[in-house]
Amino acid sequence: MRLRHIERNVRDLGVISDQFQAQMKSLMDRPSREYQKSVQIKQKSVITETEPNDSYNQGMEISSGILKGTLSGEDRQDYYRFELGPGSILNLDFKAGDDSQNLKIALRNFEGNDLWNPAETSPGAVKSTRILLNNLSGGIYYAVVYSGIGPYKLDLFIETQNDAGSGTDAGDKITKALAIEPGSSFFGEMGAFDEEDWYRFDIPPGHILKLSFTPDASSEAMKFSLRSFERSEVWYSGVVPAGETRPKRVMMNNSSGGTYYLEAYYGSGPYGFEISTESQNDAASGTDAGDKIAEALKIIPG
Ligand SMILES: [Ca+2]
Ligand SMILES: [Ca+2]
Ligand SMILES: [Ca+2]
Ligand SMILES: [Ca+2]
Repeated sequence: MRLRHIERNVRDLGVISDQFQAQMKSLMDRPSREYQKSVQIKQKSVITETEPNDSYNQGMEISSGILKGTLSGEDRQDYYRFELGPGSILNLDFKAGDDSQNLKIALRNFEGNDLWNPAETSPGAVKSTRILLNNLSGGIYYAVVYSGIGPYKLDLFIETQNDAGSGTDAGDKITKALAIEPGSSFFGEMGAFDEEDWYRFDIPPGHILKLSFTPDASSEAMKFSLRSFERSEVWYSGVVPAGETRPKRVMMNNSSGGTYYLEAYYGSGPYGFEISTESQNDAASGTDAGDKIAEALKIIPG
């Protein structure tokens, strides 16, 4: 809505270039751009590796920015160490120099297990990954360039998830659900080590709950589930393909208000959803006519 408003204002000024219009359109079409915008705005620092960095213990401390390094006949391995907070997103581009040979990179956790280990990077080529952590995981991680010869560039960008504007990840289980206020649109993202996003919100009795879910066009198909305060499933979306919207209206009766839960799961990538409530208006009462005779709505005949 805000974007539409901005677009109208700008049009009134008559100063939109075609390129800007295209950007606005892609922003409106692709909610996930909210996540990526900060990547483009941030000024990137460029640093050069410090040797020796030939083991986990010697791992050079790095943070978001561009790092230049080289492997040679005498320098067979480069270790880099960085910290990720809970709910972080790690974006990494590894670019092999034009005259490099057979360079290989891996991302490893503190225990030395591979999180990412792509095939050899050909000269001048880039290998990229984006890894999400949920709000309970974080810690020390390593990027290791461990095979090949020649110069390379490591572009590391660490950001945090921002599910429903919370600045972090919506919890991966019902007891860690993120509280939200119905009445607006929300964006979230899941994937990799972030497998589920749970939200909770309150609905007054006798209201109509309106929901809609849209996995981003760039995402993998997802599933959504609505659960009642008793945690039983009220509605399940089925598999929602990328870019499609699945709307749903749920009629609450006079006694079925309370805390409800939404779960996004199954796929990966960004998604959008809307939640709003409106009061029922049975016989213009502004609410629901009771489901039991004791709660029957009093109407005046005639
Ligand atoms: Ca080196
Ligand atoms: Ca080294
Ligand atoms: Ca998430
Ligand atoms: Ca999550």
